[in-house]
Amino acid sequence: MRPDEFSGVNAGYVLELYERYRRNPESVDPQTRKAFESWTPPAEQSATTPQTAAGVDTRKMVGAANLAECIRRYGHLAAHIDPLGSEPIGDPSLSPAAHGLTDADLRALPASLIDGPVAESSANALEAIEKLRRIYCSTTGFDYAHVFAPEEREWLRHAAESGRLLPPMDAHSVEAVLDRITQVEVFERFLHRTFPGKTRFSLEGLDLLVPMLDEMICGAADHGARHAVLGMAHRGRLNVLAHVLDKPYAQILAEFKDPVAARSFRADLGWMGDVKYHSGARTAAPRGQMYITMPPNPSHLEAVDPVAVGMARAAGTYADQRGAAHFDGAVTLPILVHGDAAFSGQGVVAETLNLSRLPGYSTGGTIHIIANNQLGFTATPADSYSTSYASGLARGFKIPIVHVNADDPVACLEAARLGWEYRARFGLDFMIDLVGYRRHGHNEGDEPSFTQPMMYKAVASHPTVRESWARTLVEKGTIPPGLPDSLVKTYFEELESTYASLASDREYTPPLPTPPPAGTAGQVATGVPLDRLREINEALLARPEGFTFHRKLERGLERRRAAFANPAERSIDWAAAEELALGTILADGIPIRMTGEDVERGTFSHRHAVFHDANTGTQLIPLQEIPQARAAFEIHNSPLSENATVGFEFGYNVQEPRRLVIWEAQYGDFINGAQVMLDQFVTSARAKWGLTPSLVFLLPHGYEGQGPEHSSARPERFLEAAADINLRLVNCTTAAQYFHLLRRQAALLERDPLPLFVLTPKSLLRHPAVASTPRDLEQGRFLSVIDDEDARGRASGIERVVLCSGKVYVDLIASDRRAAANNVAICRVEQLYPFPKIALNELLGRYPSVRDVVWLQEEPENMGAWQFMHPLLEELIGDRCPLRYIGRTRSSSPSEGSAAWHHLNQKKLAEQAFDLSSHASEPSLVLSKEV
Ligand SMILES: Cc1ncc(C[n+]2csc(CCOP(=O)(O)OP(=O)(O)O)c2C)c(N)n1
Repeated sequence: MRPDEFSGVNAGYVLELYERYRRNPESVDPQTRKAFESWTPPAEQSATTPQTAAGVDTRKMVGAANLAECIRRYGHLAAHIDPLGSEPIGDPSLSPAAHGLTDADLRALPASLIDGPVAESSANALEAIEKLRRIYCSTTGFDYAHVFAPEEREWLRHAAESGRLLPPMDAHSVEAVLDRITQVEVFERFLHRTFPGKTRFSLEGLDLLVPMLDEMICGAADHGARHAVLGMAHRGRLNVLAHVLDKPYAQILAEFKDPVAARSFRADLGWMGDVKYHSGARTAAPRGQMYITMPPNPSHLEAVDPVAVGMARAAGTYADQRGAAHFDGAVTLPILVHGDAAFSGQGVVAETLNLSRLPGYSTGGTIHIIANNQLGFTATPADSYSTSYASGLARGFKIPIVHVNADDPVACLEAARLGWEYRARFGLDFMIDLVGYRRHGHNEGDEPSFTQPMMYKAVASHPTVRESWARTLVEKGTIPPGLPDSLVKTYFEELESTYASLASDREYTPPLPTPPPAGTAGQVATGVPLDRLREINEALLARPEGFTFHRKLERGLERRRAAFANPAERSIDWAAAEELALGTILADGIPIRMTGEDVERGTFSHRHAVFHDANTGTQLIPLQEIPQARAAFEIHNSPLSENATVGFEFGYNVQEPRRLVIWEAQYGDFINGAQVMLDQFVTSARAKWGLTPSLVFLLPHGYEGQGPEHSSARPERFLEAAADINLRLVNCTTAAQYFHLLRRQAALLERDPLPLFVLTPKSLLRHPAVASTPRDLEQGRFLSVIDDEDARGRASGIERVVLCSGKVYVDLIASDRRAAANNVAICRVEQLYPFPKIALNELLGRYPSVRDVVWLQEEPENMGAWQFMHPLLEELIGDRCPLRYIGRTRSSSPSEGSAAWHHLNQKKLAEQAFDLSSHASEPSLVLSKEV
């Protein structure tokens, strides 16, 4: 570029460089020197003194350009974003004096120095700077200097400065906004008056949230979006449900009257319901061209974030064809409404933001709105966050931020428009920090002036946004003076007549899902003909031309190829069973999404669902290639997150329940980090909200001497949560069982959906005892209980039935004590929940001479399945014989830390299992006792 082609701050910089060059030509680089040799700066073209441009020092020009840049960068610090009128902190760099300038200096400078659209319409730099100030320091603070992509920054700058985003409001839209915020305000006032003291988490003080959501949803719909997913917490939720999700007033008011008129109590379906400000909704018919969904939300703030984002991802994913799933961000619009204290305080927010640009998780941009009432219950911003703004975290994720005063309708709608236009243009997240206040206490029974006396004095005398907007419009003559009151009257009357007409004998809640008849799961046929399996196996092993497998993987592939040579040979290991199950599920036309940390290869290097060409790194995903597939397969290594990734998959699953969604933990206990998602969503969603998730969790579990942290997936936690019809928990011991289990889950997605937790093996992945025959895949089905085949031949001589689950079974049958103990049957409980009562009863009935039944586990007594099994087994066994417990003693840690000690204890377990004479507890961790 030539020096005179630069403008704005760059022009200032060129002049500064030129000054340097003039003093010492050697001080600039040769290329710049060459450019300056034949160039005359504009100041000198017309002036007599080389130091001046129309009498102004070139340093003033540089100063003006720098001032403009500072306003663009730091103007938000001087923006009046607080409706309650607190003074912005400002910044010294925003004053002309900081740049050696006076207004007169600026007036003497050309507007072109300031650059951008404001320069075009200004007579001089002062005018342009004043316009910039109005843009950057008024009721909107544009905060985007941290966006490192120049194209995005340039776009944002242009959008902010061009004033093109929202055409000046005509009388119709001005009135429409007034109408909408009247609806919003009257709804809250009506509830306040009709149900005094009842919690509703009023939106008042942030009323413009509703028209902002309208603006985004309608704008995005006009651009082709078909699904909006709205994740939000308690604040303003009822208002948004009523006005954005079209939840009928009658239903909301009936819920306030609570309980019997509005809710269907169906304890037989495990239906408990939830408070009204947690429930979700979905627009029944497209609103315009758009479905809008609000997932239900637990009390745990921000926990819904990844759930909503996962739903949006699912809504935009096409998976009905073979190959990779295809995601189109243009058809889906996730919006998350956060609390100011919660956004900065809750770790799940950071985890969710981190998903935003990952190929397996991106939504094509999520719009975030912080409903910033400047309080978190009683906590002030100073108590709540170390960042300058509540939105600070978003900066690290390069998300543009707009802080906007919630009392300025035009600024708020512009912020909303900017949000969805940015998203539509770049497919990235956007943040609106909507700064308002909270008119009442945290909830409506709470007294806010105990802790915020000054703030609430200000709130008491502060007009509502409806009042101030109405006054502005009347004063301008835009609307007739009587209109605001008549709107208020109309909306009050609507609510009053709805309330008056509520029927006490009518249910206003939609019907709940009815579970299928008991035993449905057990009847599912999951075997696959051998020919079909062989065909799919061959297809999975097909080698694309020119693809070079890693040398060490070749052998495994050859073994897999030979696996069907003899249908009676135990040639199918865990990984082969899994891949064949997934292949056949795809062939049945059911799409699959599988995620987790290092899931593509498998933590234990066993899966290899994604191959990498040894020479080029090109990827090969056989499950996307097989010609038999009739649906898409997607697999993604997840980021190192459990909480958000589990929430995301839950959301994906409930949005698209006909797809098989599988999440794998690196080790089972890492799911601890997702405990909120498990408790609040996965295991209770049915009881609270009537949702029917069917997500699959693969949780490596088993005691192998690796210490307390990699042994236990904490099955006790799932069993503690297990009640009525809410989950399946399985700890299966053969490849075929796993094959049938996955196929059963896929077959039940529509008929009998339930979350499935599978305790999966680690060292046993390749263990011969776990391998199955091709015939097992063809003929079998999933068994909730597996009898001891050896013992059945001598059933009358069996004196002890040992019941165990999972890997410890292999330790027992491998024990050198087993051969001699021909009076002991080792039986496996493969499904822990639902408790397989009928199958266990049948099993025990086969052993008439039994003297005791043992529950044996490798986990400590207070962990594992024992606490859950104990009363159920006692009831089942009745007075047939005593029940014994063999396992580690109670402990606060899941296991011992030493591998040697572990081996001793595992040995002890087997000794106790096979020794009917000695029940004394010995000085080891293992305990045997009658209960
Ligand atoms: C994880 C979690 N911790 C604590 C609470 C209790 N709680 C409910 S609302 C609230 C304040 C939230 O403040 P903010 O995020 O600013 O939202 P606001 O209610 O002000 O809209 C707190 C602490 C909760 N619901 N969830």
